[in-house]
Amino acid sequence: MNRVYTDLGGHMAIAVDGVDLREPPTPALAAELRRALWDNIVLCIRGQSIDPAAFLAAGRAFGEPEIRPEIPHVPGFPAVTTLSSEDRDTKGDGKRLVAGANWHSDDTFMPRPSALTVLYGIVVPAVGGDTQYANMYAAYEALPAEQRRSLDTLQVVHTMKPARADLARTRSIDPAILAQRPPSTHPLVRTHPETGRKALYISRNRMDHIVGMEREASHRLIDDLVDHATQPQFTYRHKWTQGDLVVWDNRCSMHKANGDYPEGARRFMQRIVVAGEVPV
Ligand SMILES: O=C(O)CCC(=O)C(=O)O
Ligand SMILES: [Fe+2]
Repeated sequence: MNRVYTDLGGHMAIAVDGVDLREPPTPALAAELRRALWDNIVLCIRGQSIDPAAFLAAGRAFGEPEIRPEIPHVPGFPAVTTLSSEDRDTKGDGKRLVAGANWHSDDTFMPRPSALTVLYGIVVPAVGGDTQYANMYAAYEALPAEQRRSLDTLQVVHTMKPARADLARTRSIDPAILAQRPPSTHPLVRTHPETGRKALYISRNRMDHIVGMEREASHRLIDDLVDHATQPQFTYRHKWTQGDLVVWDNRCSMHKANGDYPEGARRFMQRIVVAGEVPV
C-alpha cells in the first residue's frame, strides 16, 4: 500500500493514509512514523480498524506503553485505557466526565511524564468532540528574546491534585493513588530530546506554583502564557473521523478535549500513553 501524507494544520499536524496497523509496523515503518511525529507534533494515522492487541503493538512502535491505574482499561489490557461519553465521575459527584477539558500536557505531575499519547477514535460524534492542539515550540519562539531568557530558568511544581479550583472539573482521584504521586518539579521551558528544540511546557491545572513565586502570581503568568500559546496561529483543531489513530507529543504541545457533543451522542476512544524522560 502506498503511504500518502497530508498536511493538516500548516504549522503542525499531519495525516497518513495507507498504513494498516492490523499488522505490527515493521522497524522501517515505525521509524518513518516517529520521524513524521517529531516533525509535526501530531500524527493522524487514518482508516484503522484494530483490536486492542494490535493497538498496543502500534503503541510500541513509538516507545514503551505505560499503565495508568486511575483510568478504566480494556479487560486484559491494562495499558489500553478507555475514554467514553458514558464516563461518570464514580469517585466524585457522579456527573458526566470530559477528561482533559482544560488545555494541558499529559501527566506532567509524574517525575517522567508521558512523552506521547495515542488516541484511537472508535466511535466519534457527528458534531463536536474535536481535540485541539497547541504548538509549544512556535509559542515559545514567538516570545520576545528577553522574555524567553527569563522563562528559561523557571521551575514549576506540578501536582496530580488540580491546583486550580477556577478551571473546569477533572476526574476525582482515589486518595490511595494520590498518595503514590508526590509533586514533581519541571522546567517551564524544556528541550525536546529528539529535535533539540525548546518548547513551553505547560499544564495549567497541574501547575501548583513557580518555584520562588507566590501561587497567585504564578497562576497569572501561566494564564498569560496559555492565552499566548492558544492563539489561532499556534493551534490546530482535529475533527475526528472514525478509525483515526492520533499520536501527539506531550513534550512540545498542549491539547484540550471538547465535551460539546449533544447529550446522548456517543464518543468512545482507546488510549495508550508512551513512557517519557525527566524533562530538562
Ligand atoms: O478526548 C480528547 O479529546 C482528549 C482527551 C485527553 O486529554 C487525553 O486523552 O489525554
Ligand atoms: Fe490529555
